[in-house]
Amino acid sequence: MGRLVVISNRTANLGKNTQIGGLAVGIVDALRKQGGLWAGWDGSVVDDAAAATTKIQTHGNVTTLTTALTSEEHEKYYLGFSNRVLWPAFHYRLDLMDYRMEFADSYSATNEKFAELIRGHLRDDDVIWVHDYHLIPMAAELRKRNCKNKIGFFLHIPFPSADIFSAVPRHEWLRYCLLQFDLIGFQTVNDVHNFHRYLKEHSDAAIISPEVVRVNDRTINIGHFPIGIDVQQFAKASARTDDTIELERMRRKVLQRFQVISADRLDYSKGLPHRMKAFRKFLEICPEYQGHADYLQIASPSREDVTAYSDIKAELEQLAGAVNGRFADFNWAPIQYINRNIPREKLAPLFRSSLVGLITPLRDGMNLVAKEYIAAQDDKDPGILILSKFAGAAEELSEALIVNPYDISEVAGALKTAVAMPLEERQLRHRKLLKRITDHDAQWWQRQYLQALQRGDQHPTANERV
Ligand code: GDG
Repeated sequence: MGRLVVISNRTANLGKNTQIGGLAVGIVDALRKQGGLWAGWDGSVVDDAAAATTKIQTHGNVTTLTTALTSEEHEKYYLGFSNRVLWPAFHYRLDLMDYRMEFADSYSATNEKFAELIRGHLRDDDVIWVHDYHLIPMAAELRKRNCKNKIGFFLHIPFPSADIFSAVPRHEWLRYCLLQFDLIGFQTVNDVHNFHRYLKEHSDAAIISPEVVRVNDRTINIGHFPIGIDVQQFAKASARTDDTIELERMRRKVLQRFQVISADRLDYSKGLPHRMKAFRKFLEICPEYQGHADYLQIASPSREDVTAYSDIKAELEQLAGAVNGRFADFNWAPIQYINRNIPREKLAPLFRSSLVGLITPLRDGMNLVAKEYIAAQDDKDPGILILSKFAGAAEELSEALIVNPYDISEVAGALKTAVAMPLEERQLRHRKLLKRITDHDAQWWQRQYLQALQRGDQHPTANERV
């Protein structure tokens, strides 16, 4: 078996003592098993191309190959086409799409630059796995450079409905690029349906079966591979608590208070203002919980150079202030809003000590926090997950309280149900949820995907047009 080559926008730090979290868990696991190369942006921005150096670092059997972006690429490829066009559109926010021709040109050119760099490091028997919306043109660029390897793509964010995708500038070109991969992996069945429907309405591709599409003489495999977490690692971290968290937990117990928790990147797709409004509604309809319910919202800073992100930050600060101003007493404030990145080892015990995990994105590819919240629970006295029906995770986690995140009253009602739920029902739901995330963990995800990629019977031809 050849090496695994992973190409993603960012790579993780593989140095000793680094805690790997989120989506990197499955990728690192696969790379270490098979040995390989991980290529991507090193996170730095330089004034011009001449200042961008390529870094090659080896950690055991895994090598990382990284380079900088120029300030123009950062502005137009990364903040521009990736995060001001594709991200909002794929999350159904066409109103936030900020399209300029130069964004798409830079997106295409930056993918070309990465492909050129990586091509020189590829071997004939490498299997290549490309991640996410920043790199849709990667296979097309590598094919142009006569790369005949198996190349798979995994989309971490939702694939939107056909109408929405067809509103994305240059969607025909993006479709052509997608169909240069051998395997296109999505998070959910719903994403696969959306992609099929788009192909049916907007292309001549022949849909042979739910898993196979033919275009000219190419066969492209399609599948859904819900991403998972390292359940054991997270469970272990959640049981390791520190003095401050423990003290706070005991204080809450004495005061008969419970905690509702949410942790997200501060992103408009996560539905944070709707969530704060739902919590406010809950305090209105259940006044008996005023003074007894703490809502902890951790919102780690994200993409602050994009206006839509600074707008939502301001809205949240205003909303948290207004709710606290209205309900707080001398010894209690309902919302604790932390706009900072919290270390991972703190996050897990906080999940464990919270009676409710309130995870209500307006749209999400999967949502790992939902799975982390389940993994962190004490099975003798587990908390309850309230989950948006628009998170990919809702396809798997049906024993959560599933809600429409836009319906403030419904979410407030779910909070009421959650805090009153008898222990036996919480335990029953938790057992089923824990089994599901354990069966479908990060290792399962990468194995399923890579087996499907290696199985595919594909003979790519460069430069075909769809
Ligand atoms: C994309 C897709 C898909 C959050 N706050 C802190 C912190 N986090 C960690 C969580 C979790 C990760 O960040 C967030 O993962 P999500 O899945 O919730 O969301 P995205 O970042 O939008 O990820 C998503 C994912 O890719 C994987 O395919 O599920 O749908 O949008 O691990 O715990 N971690 C730390 N401090 C924080 O304050 N340390």
